[in-house]
Amino acid sequence: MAMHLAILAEEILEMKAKDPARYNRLIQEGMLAELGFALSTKSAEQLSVDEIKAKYCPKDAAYATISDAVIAGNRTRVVELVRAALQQGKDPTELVTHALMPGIQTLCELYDLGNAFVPEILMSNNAMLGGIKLCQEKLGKIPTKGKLAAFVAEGDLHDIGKNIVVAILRANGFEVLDLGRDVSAATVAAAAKENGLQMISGSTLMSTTKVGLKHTAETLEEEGLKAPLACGGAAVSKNFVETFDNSIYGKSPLDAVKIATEVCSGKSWKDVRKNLH
Ligand code: B12
Repeated sequence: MAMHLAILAEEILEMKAKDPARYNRLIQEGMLAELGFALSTKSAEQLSVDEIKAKYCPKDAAYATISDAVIAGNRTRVVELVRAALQQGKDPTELVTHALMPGIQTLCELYDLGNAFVPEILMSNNAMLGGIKLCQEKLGKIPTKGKLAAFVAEGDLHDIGKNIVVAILRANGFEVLDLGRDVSAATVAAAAKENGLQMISGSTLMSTTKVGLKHTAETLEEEGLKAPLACGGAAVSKNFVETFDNSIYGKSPLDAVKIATEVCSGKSWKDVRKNLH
């Protein structure tokens, strides 16, 4: 048995060296299965670079050009194109969801397949943030629908999804305090107390850090704070979030908007959880 395991470990290491894309995919699928996700046949199939680009490519030509500039990690060009689109009357929220987001999603999938690398992801993220900043400035000060905060769980540095969620919440009229990434439960609770927050959005992408969301929801409750925790990110599932109180699972940034709207209109986390799923 020990011999078989040694051979298996050797084969796995060999696969990691020879075919990192396949190795990454298998590891990710194993983790998703452990987290309780049902894997569709689609997620198991390997798409080509062109198929991935086509999957996310916006239909609107102006949006497609912006998405391409995000993929290229060209912040100057993104800023230039987004500024022109806003001047032509394009909706800032639509620009975030239909032009900037598809670009970063394409790059993240290419990275997963070994067709893009860390510096490229960071450049694309920076380019996307340049566009988001302009869209937020365009929206200006609008009467706030509620006071929120967003953070990434302790130990986790993945903040691309959180940045998108913050942008969409702000675009929908919420005031959002961005607490950043690698944030402890105690820091979140202190911010909630100090700012009278109505809801908090927590994200995480790693199975090793998802417990940070549980700790945060529990700490908020223990400290008698009213704000519930909306939880999302690729490492988080509805099954996991429903193992603890004071929390609501959401999949997309629009779920975060739905949750915030209900919570800020006075609904309890239990009612919001029931209504959403
Ligand atoms: C980009 C990326 C990185 C970048 C991060 C840059 C940055 N500033 O964020 C870099 C290169 C730095 C990186 C580093 C690492 N990474 Co990484 N990374 C990725 C990658 C390719 C994409 C993640 C991403 O940004 N997705 C796109 C965003 C938009 O999606 P999202 O965050 O899920 O958010 C969306 C939704 O979930 C939702 N959402 C998000 N939050 C919320 C909140 C609420 C309330 C709601 C309702 C919705 C919601 O809305 C968002 C928009 O649609 C993934 C693989 C993948 N394809 O997912 C691996 C991945 C997440 N990384 C992984 C790992 C292991 C690491 C490292 C440990 C690698 C290493 N050995 O060094 C380090 C981590 C260091 C650390 N301590 O955090 C693993 C995690 C495995 C696991 N399940 O635990 C993954 C899955 C890769 C893999 N297949 O193994 N990574």
